[in-house]
Amino acid sequence: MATISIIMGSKSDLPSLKGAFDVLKDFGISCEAHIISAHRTPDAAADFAKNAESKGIKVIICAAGMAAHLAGVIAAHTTLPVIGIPMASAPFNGMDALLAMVQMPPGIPVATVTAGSAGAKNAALLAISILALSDESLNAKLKAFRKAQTEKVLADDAALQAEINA
Ligand code: RP5
Repeated sequence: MATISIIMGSKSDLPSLKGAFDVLKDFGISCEAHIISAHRTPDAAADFAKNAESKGIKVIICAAGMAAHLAGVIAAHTTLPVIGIPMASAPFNGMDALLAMVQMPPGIPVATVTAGSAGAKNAALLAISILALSDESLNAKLKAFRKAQTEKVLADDAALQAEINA
């Protein structure tokens, strides 16, 4: 059963979200995904958010660009944690979507991550951190991921030192 739902405002957002799907797959987390627009399919957005908790969804990730109201609209209809990924689309390279997501009025939070594909990866990792609070084995995997990441940077630095000091 899917515990994470990835919602995107348009099919055009999908390529930027590959990192989120990859991270969730690497951690063995089942997810579902839907194209739902706050503006073009407003009723579907509300219906999805209202029913997500009863379907077993624990965290909702929302990606949208331009006047990116999707994460906020979803958050307005559920108390599940909502993570927003601003899509880095033209002409403002995601600044518009970033502000639309991060500047939620008090009372309805959206945890907004980095814009674009880096944000997609971080959204998945943040969702995993939330699930890991009540899942020891997932928590261990997350800690192992962090350790491996640290070790890679240290190894990269060691290789750099060896190269420039050769
Ligand atoms: C937003 O408008 C979508 O999330 C997308 O990032 C942007 C442009 O949508 P399309 O015109 O590519 O469908 O709702």
